[in-house]
Amino acid sequence: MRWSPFWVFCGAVFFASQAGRADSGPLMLWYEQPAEQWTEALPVGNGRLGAMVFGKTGTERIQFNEDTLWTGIPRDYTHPGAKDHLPEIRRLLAAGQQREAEALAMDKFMSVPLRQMAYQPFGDVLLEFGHDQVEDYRRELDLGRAVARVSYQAGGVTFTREVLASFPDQALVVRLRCDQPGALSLTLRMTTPHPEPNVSVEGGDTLVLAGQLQETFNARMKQTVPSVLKYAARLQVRAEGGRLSASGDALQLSGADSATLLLTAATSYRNYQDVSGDPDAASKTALAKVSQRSFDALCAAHVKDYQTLFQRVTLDLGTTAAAGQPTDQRIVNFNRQADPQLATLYFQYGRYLLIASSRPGSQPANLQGIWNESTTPPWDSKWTTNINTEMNYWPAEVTALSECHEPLFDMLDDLVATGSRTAQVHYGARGWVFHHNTDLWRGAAPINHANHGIWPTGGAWLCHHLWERYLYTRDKAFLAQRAYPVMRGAALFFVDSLVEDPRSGWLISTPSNSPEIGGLVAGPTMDHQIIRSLFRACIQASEMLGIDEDFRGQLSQMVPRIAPNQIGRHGQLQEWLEDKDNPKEQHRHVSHLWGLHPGSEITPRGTPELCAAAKQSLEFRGDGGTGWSLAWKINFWARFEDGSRAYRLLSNLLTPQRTYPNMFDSCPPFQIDGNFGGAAGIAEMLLQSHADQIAILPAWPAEVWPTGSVAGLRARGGLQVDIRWEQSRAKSALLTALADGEHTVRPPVGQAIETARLSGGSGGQVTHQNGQQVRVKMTPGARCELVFR
Ligand code: FUC
Repeated sequence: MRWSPFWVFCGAVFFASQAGRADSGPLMLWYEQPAEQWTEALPVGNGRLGAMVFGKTGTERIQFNEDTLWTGIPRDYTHPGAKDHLPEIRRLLAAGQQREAEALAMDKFMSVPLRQMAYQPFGDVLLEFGHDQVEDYRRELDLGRAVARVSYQAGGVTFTREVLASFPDQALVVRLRCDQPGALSLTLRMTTPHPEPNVSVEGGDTLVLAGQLQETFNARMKQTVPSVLKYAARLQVRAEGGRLSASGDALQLSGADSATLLLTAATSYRNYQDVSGDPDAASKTALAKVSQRSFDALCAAHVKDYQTLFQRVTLDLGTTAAAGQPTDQRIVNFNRQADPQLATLYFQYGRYLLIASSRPGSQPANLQGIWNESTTPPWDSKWTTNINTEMNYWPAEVTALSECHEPLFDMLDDLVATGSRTAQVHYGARGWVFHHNTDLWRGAAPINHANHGIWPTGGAWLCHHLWERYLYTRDKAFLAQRAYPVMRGAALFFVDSLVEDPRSGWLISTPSNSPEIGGLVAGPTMDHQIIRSLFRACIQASEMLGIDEDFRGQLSQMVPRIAPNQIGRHGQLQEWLEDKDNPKEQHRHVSHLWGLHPGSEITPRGTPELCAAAKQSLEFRGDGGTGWSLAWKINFWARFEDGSRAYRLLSNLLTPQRTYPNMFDSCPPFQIDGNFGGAAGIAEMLLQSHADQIAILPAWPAEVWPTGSVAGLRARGGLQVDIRWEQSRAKSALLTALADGEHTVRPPVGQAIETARLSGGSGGQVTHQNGQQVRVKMTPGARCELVFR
């Protein structure tokens, strides 16, 4: 990728602020036994290629994925004639005839076909060592270097292997070593769960696995799924010493000193409309690029590339003796022993997983990131956007991984195209619309069932990611060229499709759902929060860019007419237009709190009554839920500025029920969103920057994390923020400006700002200061150090 001056500058700031920083302890997942289950294996990835390393000693299994191998074919999922039935669906809903509205929608309004396609596993690399009796076994994933490592002794020889997924070299790389000359012998195979693959040996040192996905009958979908994608992978063996020979469709290495394995893989997917790629040629070319490079050179390039991203943020929440235990035991014990470092590990693992599953040029992280071993994965391992995909990207900006956000923006460009067609065909509207799921073919029409699939604000929510990228980086060129046109199109759709509620006169979104609860309705609260927020963002953006005055005027007139947040008879924030919430309902989705987080129209200081109602709603829903639900609740409680409660939710997430031994989040089953939402939640506990204020340690559980520090977090407004705290008191915060801006900062509740000292940059000024607030103007490179008392 190209490095813009912005990123070069950020890098320089990072290295300047890292000097003299204490090490936050070993960032290592480790185990005393090989993985039996897939959710015990350790993930590596470069955004496009992913692998799960089992660390087995008899036959090692490295299960791998490539992010464009999906079932299906390029297709238009729209339902011809759908828009003709929209008025009747709306009329039925307004008349209280939900069942009839759903039946009509199922018949005339849903995507064709009704379901989307599934992400596929690619294959397995099997390394047959035959080491059945071993000692001193250890398997680990080093988050500091993004290398998985296995070591053990067999027959008096120490064997080690390292596995990494290189982004600069677009290959999986395995290094096999032993501590005695000539002791390395194994058989190498490649397999795939797909029918009729071709496995062959090429050039005496390379296994080739190739094939084409075939039509399958999907029992759940009750339909035949045609598939077209071809795939090819190559595994080259480069040995030092010993003898390499082909035997059938396997390679045999005997008596080597060490060996390097290089895996490249590709499919025929070029883009959502074009499947004319040549995976055989692509995997060959990719292999040719790396096959002359030494392992040390490949590894060094990988570590350097990875650390450029990973090392931007350090976190230290304290370390206890528990940190010395194997990771699987720590997860079992988290609620029984003080182990703050496990929260640090969880946070940094979230950042690791984002770097591993979403890099420029790759597909965005799907429900399983890029890791999937099943041909029928849960929810097809798609992109579900009524929470999951967005949650995947919550850590991107705040934890300084802005580049990892790019694949989501690329997908949005595709969705603008398919969603424009969906807007026309289903709603007769301008702009673009996208519902609650998409797949590799960028389906944008409502899928599955009217009772949850017709939810038109998926695209509008995703637009907030573009806006947030701007808020964090203040990159105006990005706003003008990339973000605003997409946001504008999403807003235009609602200009055309919001309707006046005959009873209240408010503008409402209908038909829709409050995600996955209550069926098809008119006017769910969440939609109005999202649309209002999108309109406001478009208004601000167009003002800043000095364009689109008429459109801005139109949006400004509509905003106050959109159905407002309402407080119901139980003191709750109403989930729907009508006051019909069930206080006993403990559903995993709490969508009507979107305005609290990730939105920001409900805040403790700005809207205290709504905030109290939102809290009541969250109390009703309880502290349970799926992995992602718990992760969202960490963020909600952080926004309520209740650190103890946020920590309680984090503790509920860090249990074996919700966190697998490899620290993958469990929905159940495995779904990666909770990892990302949990990491973002920890950041939200330590730093917030919405509602025009930067809040230092706003929801920090001092009782469990009394002493610690964080460095390198990002705040909206274009700032890097480092914070130190000791003995349950915030000590200091260092703000470093990455862009021009004026910022208001407040200390933790119960503390005051003693001093604010500016340095660096070409100018800057503390424009206002009292103990409870500092207002400071900064230019890029300027630093402002705050000391608290
Ligand atoms: C939403 C959630 C489910 C699951 C699925 C992928 O539909 O309600 O729990 O996370 O997405």
